[in-house]
Amino acid sequence: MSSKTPYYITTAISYPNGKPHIGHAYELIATDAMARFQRLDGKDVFFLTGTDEHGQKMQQTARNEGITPEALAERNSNEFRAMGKLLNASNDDFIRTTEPRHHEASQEIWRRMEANGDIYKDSYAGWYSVRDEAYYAEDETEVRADGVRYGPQGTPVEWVEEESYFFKLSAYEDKLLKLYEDQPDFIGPNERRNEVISFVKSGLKDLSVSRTTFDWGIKVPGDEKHVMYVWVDALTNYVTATGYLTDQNGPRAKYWPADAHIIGKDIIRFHAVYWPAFLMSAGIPLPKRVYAHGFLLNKGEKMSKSLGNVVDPVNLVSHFGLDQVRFFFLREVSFGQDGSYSEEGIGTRINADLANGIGNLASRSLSMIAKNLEGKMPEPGPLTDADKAILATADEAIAICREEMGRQQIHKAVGAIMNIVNESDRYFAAQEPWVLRKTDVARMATVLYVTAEVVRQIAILFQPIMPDSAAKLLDLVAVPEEKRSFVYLGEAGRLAPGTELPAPAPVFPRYIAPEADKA
Ligand code: ME8
Repeated sequence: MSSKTPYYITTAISYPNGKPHIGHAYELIATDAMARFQRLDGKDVFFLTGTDEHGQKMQQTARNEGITPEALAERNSNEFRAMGKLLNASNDDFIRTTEPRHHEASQEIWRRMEANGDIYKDSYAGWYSVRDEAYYAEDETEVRADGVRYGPQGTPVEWVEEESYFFKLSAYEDKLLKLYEDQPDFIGPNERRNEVISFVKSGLKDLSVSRTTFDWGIKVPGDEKHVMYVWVDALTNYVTATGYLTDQNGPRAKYWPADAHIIGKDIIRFHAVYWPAFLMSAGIPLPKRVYAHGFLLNKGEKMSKSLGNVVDPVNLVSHFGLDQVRFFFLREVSFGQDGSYSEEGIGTRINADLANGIGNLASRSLSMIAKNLEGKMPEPGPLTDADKAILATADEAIAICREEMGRQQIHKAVGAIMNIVNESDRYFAAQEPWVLRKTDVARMATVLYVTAEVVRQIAILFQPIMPDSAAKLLDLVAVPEEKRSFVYLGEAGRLAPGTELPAPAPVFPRYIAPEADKA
């Protein structure tokens, strides 16, 4: 058995009613960076993603396409899986809610909520948004100029009236408010926390948790006319994958409760209100944190099929390169806020931070070692204050990164790494090793040693953000595979003098926009 501390992190599970878009890619990349960070930091990580395949939206889309919901789910779930491969996502499992293990777990959680006296039969009459798979109170909806009634997320709602089971959500109002107070970190960022608290304070009504007017879902135990409301089953996926509900002694039960659910801001209510209430009712421990990221906007505009600005992640990656796209999103967007992207913005970042930043620093220092020091890591001489200062900046960065990644402030962790790059650039320019080559070769060797050592640390820290490019950089400074985790940061893993380095090769090419290319 591993003595490492378990760490369980999840993305939302996506609706496979269409192909994945850039918002899905963004969430997966960010969560992957957090999972990789914790692994490199010595945790026993379980990282889950997957697809949310039931519900009215899936059934309607399938009907419109003239295929079965099973076929629609199968086709698009495969697209989501393929996107994960393309993005180099390191998820340990991919869950589909149509799998038998998930039907079993969902029925089990239902039975426990029922046994706790929280489920009763009545009839529902109210507004429902199929696109959001959400019930809305009348005062949350409005009729717009087009005569259509819309919900708070701008999607059309329809009137639903049917026999339904209800969950006694109203009984959890005080318990939820106490949870938010006792565990201030349960919801992040703060804007979302405040939003959730005021929603709960405004009063909770019991929640309709089953449907009878369609059958694409998980059957309610003991009443097969009903299928569970899709969000009851969807949220349960996080527990399903650990086996916690059905096999307490299984190898993954140790991962529950989850350390972090990473989701978009549009689904905070489900994760921070309904989900903890279901879990409390079923007597299951609560996740430690729910963190909602913002929305990606294309040049400041919401992506939509009608605006024709929906970006396919496959195209973006083939145009800019995977690690370039990963870096851009994680550096440019404050995680938790909305973020805007454009081709120009991505190109500018690639050139400023990657090509002219870390790429240039590595290639200038390593090519001087290749040319002047027979391609071997030199023996450093006595260290000056400037040498010590830049090494200290590199050695101290992990503490900052750990703190920021622990709060899902990915952009700040990336900023701390970029700060080492920028300071190293200034150090290198000030030391002028190309002048020392003619005046003081021993001192030149020390400057090159220090720079290469800092490049090593930058590369180790960049692994969660740009796994392939960081590995190439680590190859260039001859760091063996087994010495790439965070315990080797700082003194513990200093480059060994005398180590033979491979021939330097560029890792971050400049981005040249297609138009400029032609000119
Ligand atoms: O909501 N920018 O699925 P989904 C950033 N099945 N993130 C975005 C985005 C954008 N433009 N558009 C969507 C669902 N997302 C449910 C979840 S979890 C038990 C069930 C995010 O396919 C969105 O916020 O509509 C969500 O976190 C994820 O993508 C999947 O969205």
